[in-house]
Amino acid sequence: MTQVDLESLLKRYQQIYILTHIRPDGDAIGSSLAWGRALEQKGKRVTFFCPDAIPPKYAFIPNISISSVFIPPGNIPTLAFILDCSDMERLDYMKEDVLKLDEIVNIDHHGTNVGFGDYHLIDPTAAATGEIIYRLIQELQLELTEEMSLFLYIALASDTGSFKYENTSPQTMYIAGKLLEKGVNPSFVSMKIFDEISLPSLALLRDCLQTLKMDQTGKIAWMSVDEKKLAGYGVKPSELEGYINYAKNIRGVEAGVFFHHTLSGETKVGFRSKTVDISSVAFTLGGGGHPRAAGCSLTGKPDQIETMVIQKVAELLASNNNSYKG
Ligand SMILES: [Mn+2]
Repeated sequence: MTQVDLESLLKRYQQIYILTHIRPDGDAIGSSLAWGRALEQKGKRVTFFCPDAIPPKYAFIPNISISSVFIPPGNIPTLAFILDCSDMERLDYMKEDVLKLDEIVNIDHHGTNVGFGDYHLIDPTAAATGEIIYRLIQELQLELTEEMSLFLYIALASDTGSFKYENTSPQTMYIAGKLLEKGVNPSFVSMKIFDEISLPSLALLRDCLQTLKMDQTGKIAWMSVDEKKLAGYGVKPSELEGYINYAKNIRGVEAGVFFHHTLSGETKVGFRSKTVDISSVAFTLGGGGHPRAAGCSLTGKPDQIETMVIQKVAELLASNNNSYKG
């Protein structure tokens, strides 16, 4: 989709819906809000949607108003922007309603994006959807306000793990620099989205660490939690973000896996890796993500799921070893 397409598309709509994925992260929230403000500068009426509530750690973001309930557009022609979603399933229960909207634009940076929608703008070299939004704001010659800069900085910092992951490119750092020039406080953002933890969440982490297991090669480490434990501590699933890194960060470990067994019999599996493309395992199991961070959802007995998933990861690591030798 070219800039010209986007300009002419926007001319046809007054009402815009911006939607992002279930279990929203900083990129989902930040890129949505920044893009919304940009479109408001063009005189559009923008409404934000996300199938889940925004996690408490993002409560510091000013003027946040993202609806977790779908509002039908009535008879007004409506253009939908779907941000940071590799496929429409990521919109969960909103998917069917969104499909009824007039036109859909898919803006994303996941390499696994299936290319849904009437138009798409997919750039897997972008560290975050926020990077693509930054470029669009430049191309459309809109004003990058201090508020929008904060939104985009949250997007970039979140998807790069505070500019630590491999996806951090010169372009990412260049954009981050431009955002700092607009007045973003990196230390404050980093404290809010990475460092701060609630006391119950820290207590649950202590429990999770006791479930840590390693395979015999010492290259895979995993931990698990079940819904009862979460409820016992009064911790929300969104607060589990980051636990998995304790497994991945162990010296000698290549892949970290986190299992969240829910009461419905569904297990949410998170994957992190240091060098291998772990998204291939997630993809095989019906999920998706990035080369170093991916996830999937499985149904079955918790212990059987764990054994099966660790086996898949072990196979991936073994095939990678062979290809290095070959
Ligand atoms: Mn993202």
